[in-house]
Amino acid sequence: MTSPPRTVDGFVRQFLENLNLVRGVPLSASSDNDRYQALAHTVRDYLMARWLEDLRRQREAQGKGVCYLSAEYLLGRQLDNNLLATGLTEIATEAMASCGIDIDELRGHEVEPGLGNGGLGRLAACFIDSLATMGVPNIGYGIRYEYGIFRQTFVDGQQVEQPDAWLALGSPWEFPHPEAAQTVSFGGHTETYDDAGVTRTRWVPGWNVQALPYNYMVPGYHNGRVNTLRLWSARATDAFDLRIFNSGDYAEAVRAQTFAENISKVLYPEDSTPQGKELRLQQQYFFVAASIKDFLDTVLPKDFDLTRLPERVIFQLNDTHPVIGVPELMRVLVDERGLEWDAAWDITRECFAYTCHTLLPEALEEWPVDLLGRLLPRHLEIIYRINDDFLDEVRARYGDDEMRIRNMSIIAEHPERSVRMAYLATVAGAKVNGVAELHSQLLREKVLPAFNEFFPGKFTNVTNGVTPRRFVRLANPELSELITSALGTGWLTDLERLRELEVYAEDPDFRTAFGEIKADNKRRLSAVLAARDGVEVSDGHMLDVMVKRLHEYKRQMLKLLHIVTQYEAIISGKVAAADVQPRTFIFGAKAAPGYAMAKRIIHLINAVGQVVNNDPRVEGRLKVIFPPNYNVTLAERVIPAADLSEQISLAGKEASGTGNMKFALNGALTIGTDDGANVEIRELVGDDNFFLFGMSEPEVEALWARGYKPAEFYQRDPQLRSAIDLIASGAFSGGDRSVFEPVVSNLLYDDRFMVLADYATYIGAQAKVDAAYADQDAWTRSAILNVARCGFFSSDRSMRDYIDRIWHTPPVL
Ligand code: 26V
Repeated sequence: MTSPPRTVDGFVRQFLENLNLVRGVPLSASSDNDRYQALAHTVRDYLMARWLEDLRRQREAQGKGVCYLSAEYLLGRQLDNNLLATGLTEIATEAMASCGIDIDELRGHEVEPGLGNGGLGRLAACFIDSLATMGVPNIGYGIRYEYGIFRQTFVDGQQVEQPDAWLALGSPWEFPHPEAAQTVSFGGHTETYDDAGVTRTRWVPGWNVQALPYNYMVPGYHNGRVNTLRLWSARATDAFDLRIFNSGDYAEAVRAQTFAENISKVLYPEDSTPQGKELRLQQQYFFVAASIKDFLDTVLPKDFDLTRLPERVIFQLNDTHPVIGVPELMRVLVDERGLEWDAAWDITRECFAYTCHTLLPEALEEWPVDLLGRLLPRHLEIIYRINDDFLDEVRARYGDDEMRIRNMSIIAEHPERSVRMAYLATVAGAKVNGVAELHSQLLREKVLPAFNEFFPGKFTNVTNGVTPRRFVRLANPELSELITSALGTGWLTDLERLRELEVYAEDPDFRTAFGEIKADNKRRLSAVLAARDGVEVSDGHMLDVMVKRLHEYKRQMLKLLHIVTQYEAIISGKVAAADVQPRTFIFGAKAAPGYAMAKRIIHLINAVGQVVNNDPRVEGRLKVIFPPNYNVTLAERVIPAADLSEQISLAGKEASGTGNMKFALNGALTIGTDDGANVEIRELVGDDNFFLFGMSEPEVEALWARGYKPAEFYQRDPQLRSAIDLIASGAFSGGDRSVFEPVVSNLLYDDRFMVLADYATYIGAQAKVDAAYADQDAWTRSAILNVARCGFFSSDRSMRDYIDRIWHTPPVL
């Protein structure tokens, strides 16, 4: 074991040694990638001793741990995070400088592992950061996709996807453990056999793949703790290869290998419409089966009494993606470990808990019975048995109420026979939670009301959170320093302490310092965008930001209509450009490759930007910037620079949002609907420090019930009409009216997310934003209060809530 480099000299020595021994080059001949890799190795060497120590400690403690099962982890860059966690940032910076290397330069060489789509994957990354920081035993289990979320580029303003080859130069942060590989089976059939007078079932699979684990360190902040993220990679089994090789068919053997390796090849970039793809179900079962086996066989002691499993583990299901783990654990317990069904079911029901992350009915996963039965025949049988037993209980309670039985059945009959994964998770889970107060309420009342009635006490809420280490300390170092100068240290792991900043909101010097930091952050962002995309944030502009996946329910169109409205007012002479509050609008958004409307909206945003940014009549007072490939790395630059955070989904559609929390914690004010965690943000920061607009969820429901006719809003509101007419006229498509016609007719005749209904109040709220921004000092005061009052949104608090209400997993000290 190399000794940890606690001094600059020690760090330099270790770094040079890593350059030589790991990269095989001297400093003088090293490339940037060599240097980045050697630096990363130096940091990981330092963490290594702690990691091993933690594993030993956790093994000895024999306590209960959290197995977080998630198909996605959107980690972001690792180097800075790990330097921060270990307290090595200054030492490393000086050490690099003494070698003539600019550490900032090296930072830029890390390709972020984008192993997630958006909020759900980033949440998983925040949660494992918090668990490590709190010293709670945790393994994050997931998939090591060879290609993460696609790299987005624009060609003529339209999204073009490029593969994300994040491993091309190798990742210094991963540790392959081929010796801990697991076999995962698929296909085949089931058969019964006699086992000393007892009839048992066994699964005779059709084919196997190997699951190879790669471990990643998850360091706690300044506490010497290191948890593990274990991601699985698929390989063909030797036996499988060999059999075909021996038959002399080389091409067939290679095909088999490709077939197996496809399982972990690429992250599915859809995050709302399940396509029922076989490969996706293979991915889900692949990682869940490997993880459960890994936990039972390698983490638990040999000969562990499985009836005590709930004392040692909770498997947290991050949405429905890992729910196939429920029948898998039943299969292992009953078929492989010989437990009675009822005993196995009692264990299983205590070992799983389920988090739902959506309200969109189309995002609730269902697997066709045909497909599931072909791929996992034994699991389908088990699901049927779980459902039969469950429906018997329902009948015992309510009698033969056929409507109720149909509504609650885990098996849907229409439009095709399929398994409702959310229902399976709800029946099996010890607890079911939503991710913000409003979301959990709608889950209980609208999505799963029959289950809420049937299982009193099962449903609960845990409002999401974000890690302040990455999203305040790393993203906003100057603000962090200002906070520390006011509060001292300790707030980064006790974020409610930000409350103590409230008094500083009244201190003019503090406000000045806070305002200067915001201006610095804007300059830093401008430099990043200039280098990256050749665009700049104009001086003196308010920075108005909407960054998130492109979805109709999130309503990027509403933001765009505001921009077009302002532009139209200028060019039609209704408003003098000089009277317009200067604003730069930043968008960041990827569209699922198959989501045509989302892609059209991206095209339209770019087209509007092209016209508005180049029209001299605007006098530079409005500017639209849409940097391609929004990701965690860019988020860390954009969020601290923002003045205004756009959280404008239709009420009742956004489960929580977590970007909303990141902005508020970095001193942006929110313009938002009463949706998701916006509700809680507004309650905490106060109405005076939040720009609320739009219908509430009950108002949305009422309007639907009355019959929503978007064209009527268009007819009634001249401002809205002018904006839509301008788009329809071809003004943003070189006179060609056909290009954006589908967007326009969608708004007028099929406006599912009620953009037009909320337009007027949105424009009204934006006018209030302009007026408020004119008083910079008052704005800064509000921004400080946002920071001071949002400590609740630390993911440490989310983790405490999960621990207290669901997991019951104390820290190991
Ligand atoms: C759903 C699906 C559906 C099947 C096809 C593939 C796929 C992939 C990902 C997802 C996840 C969608 C759910 C999701 O990301 N929800 C977001 O979760 C955030 C964290 O709780 C929350 O802040 C957002 O409001 C919510 O949209």
